[in-house]
Amino acid sequence: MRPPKLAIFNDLSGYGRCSLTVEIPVISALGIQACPIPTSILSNHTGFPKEYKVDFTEHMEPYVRAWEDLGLSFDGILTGYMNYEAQVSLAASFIEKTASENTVVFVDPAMADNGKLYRGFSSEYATYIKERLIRKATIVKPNITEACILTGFDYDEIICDSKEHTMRKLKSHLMNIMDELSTLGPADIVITGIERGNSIINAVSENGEVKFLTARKTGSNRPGTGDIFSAITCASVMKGMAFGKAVAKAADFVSTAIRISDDAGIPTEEGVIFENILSKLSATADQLSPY
Ligand code: PXL
Repeated sequence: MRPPKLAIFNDLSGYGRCSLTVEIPVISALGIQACPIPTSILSNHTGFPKEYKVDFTEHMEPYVRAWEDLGLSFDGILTGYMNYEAQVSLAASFIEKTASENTVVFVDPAMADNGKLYRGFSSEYATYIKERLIRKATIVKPNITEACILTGFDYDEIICDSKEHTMRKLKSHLMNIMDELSTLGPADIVITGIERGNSIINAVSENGEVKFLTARKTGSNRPGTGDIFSAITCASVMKGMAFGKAVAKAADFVSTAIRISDDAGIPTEEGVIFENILSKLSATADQLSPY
């Protein structure tokens, strides 16, 4: 049986467990062939006091062109952390040229958190992500900050509501945001990381049907967890799992990884220990329907 193929746009950080360094093993464990397109190459992620970084933008176009010349095709395309509009534009035209109506196009906007854009990212970049990539996605996975930026909703008001107002009010805000995102095109949406007390809520819209998945917050926020979440969700959907179930499985794996990392006293900047539990994930690959 031929494993489905997934093209992945993300950076390669050599140390600190994030982006391609965690996505590739997780995707392989789920029985999908991982085909990376690095956006930049770093000695380690930017949560450490220093890093050495090589921007890969100028190589990306000939890299992707070689694949196109070879006539390679992919069953899925996953995009994560990118640096420049030129990279977003390249990913968008790769989708235009290679995706068919059956291709899973999973976009993680990876540009903001905690109410603001990451350092070095502008509101023009956010608009570019929305217009060039979100409109082409079949699945989109913003965190609550990114979801607000993409739809124009007020983050402070929603976060304030999540602390001080009823769950009903919070859910109604999230449903409005998901409605707005779905008008851009994606059939499946998950808004991650909505913290409320000791819980984390993931809001899921699966073909218009909305669910709120609540999990206990298991520990500290660690780099790379969003990448693992995207990789598991995307790979599981490609193997035929329903979107809501794939999200629940990803959330469960990430929360276990955070718990064991906290228990083992792993410094936060080292991300999560996932190596020890990867075999649990690959065991679930057998339960997924064959491609
Ligand atoms: O997924 C997190 C991430 C990805 N890529 C780079 C990062 C980080 C988090 O710090 O620095 C380069």
